[in-house]
Amino acid sequence: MNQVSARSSGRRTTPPRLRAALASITTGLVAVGTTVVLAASASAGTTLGAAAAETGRYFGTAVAVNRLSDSGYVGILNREFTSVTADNEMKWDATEPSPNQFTYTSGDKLVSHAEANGMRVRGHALAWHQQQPRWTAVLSGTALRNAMLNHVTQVATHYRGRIHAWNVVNEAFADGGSGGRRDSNLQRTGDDWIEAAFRAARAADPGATLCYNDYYIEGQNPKSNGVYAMVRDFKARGVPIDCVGFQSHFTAQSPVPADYQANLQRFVDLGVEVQITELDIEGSGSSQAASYSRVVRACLAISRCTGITVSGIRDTDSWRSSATPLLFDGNGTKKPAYASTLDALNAGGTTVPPTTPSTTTPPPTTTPPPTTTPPPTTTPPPGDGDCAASVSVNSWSGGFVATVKVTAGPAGLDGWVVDLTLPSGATVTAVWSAQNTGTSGDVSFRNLGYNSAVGAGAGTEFGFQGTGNGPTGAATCARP
Ligand code: G2I
Repeated sequence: MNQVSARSSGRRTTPPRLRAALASITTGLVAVGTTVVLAASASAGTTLGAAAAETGRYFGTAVAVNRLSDSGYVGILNREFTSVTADNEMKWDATEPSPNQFTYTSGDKLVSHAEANGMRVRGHALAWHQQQPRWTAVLSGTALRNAMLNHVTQVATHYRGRIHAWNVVNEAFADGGSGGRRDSNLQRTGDDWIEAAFRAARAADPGATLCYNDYYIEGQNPKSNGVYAMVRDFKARGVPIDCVGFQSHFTAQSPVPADYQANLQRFVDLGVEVQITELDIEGSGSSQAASYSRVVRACLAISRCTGITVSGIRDTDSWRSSATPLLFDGNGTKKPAYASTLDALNAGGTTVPPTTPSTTTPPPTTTPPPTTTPPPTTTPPPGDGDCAASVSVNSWSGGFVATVKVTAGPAGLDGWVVDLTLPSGATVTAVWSAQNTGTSGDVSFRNLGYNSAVGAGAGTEFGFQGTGNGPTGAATCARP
């Protein structure tokens, strides 16, 4: 597994707009140790994004891609925000509606819009018990685990180099007092599903900040204690987690907890950064404004609280619009909560360190584009035997993902085995849609139950990921 362990908000190239904002305020800031205070009001940011950039932070919003045709919406988005999160467009049901058939049209639109406007993108979410496609409902055990790992790998590979932070796993802990995992189809594949997802995400996009994201973990309570124990364990065992996302959906019954900042800090002390990922606060007027201000001040007090994302732009865009929980009203007019948020950002705080010192391999400064090798010409033609296998490899420094297409010969197949040889030093770390024997040197991959039968001339695909260099030689296919 790729052991690049240091991640921070500075890993991706700083967007031009953010860079400009950072440069323009430098003269107005006085650094005192790690704390930066505003020396002159002349440098105060006039938008949320510019004000957050003064301390090296992003200020983002969830975006529903179908609203990008609303000029009022887009006007506020482009003026105020430096990061976007896909509301629903990057979830499993949206990106893989049929097994191994990926649809990126909506997610790509959001990423293109962000890139054209100098914004970062937070990816949401690779693995979650909700908003799964229908086809996962009939899967369990190894088949579901492999489907999930394939999903994580394919989506993170598609967006490789373009996502600042991924919510790799969302909402995996139970509500209530147990402090344990939530029951779900994914949880029933085994307790290690979360770490498997993080490893797959790291292998697929080594430059992204990898987050665990959840709600009702904003204060210290049994649920946040459970997440805390998981993060501590992951850090101790080298599972690649970089960040915890605190959704921060607050209501009258569940207000901003008194120990919000202290709770964020205890996670930072485990060696992860923290992000506020879906902020919205029920209410109106000065009490709502005061709550927003408290959240912003808590984040700015912590140097590794790297950014804040609100859960939409106008109250009418909210998933719970009756709570009027956002910073703009339905007409796009700034609410008192907008002013208090902007003021809190402009009041300054700790600066986000540009990069975190690496404890192992230094992360690459630029992410090399994935290279796809053409299918090897040495693949035996299917007509000559029972079947043929062709391999395509996406590789990067230190790892690879291989996709193998099995094509049946004229008699069709009722089971298949693909053999290939990995170069010295390479190790298979995850396999989907097949069962492997061996993880290095000569490795065999055998069909699972659901993909054993392949009609004459038809094909099926499986994949695997690994560390080191991917396979370069021929793969052979035969009946078992
Ligand atoms: O549930 C609220 C949020 C909790 N944290 C994770 C977030 O991903 C989640 O967001 C919301 C979206 O904002 C809603 O837009 O997740 C909901 C589903 O859990 C989203 O709602 C769904 C509706 O349930 C579907 O009926 C609808 O087709 O949005 C879909 C697309 O508009």
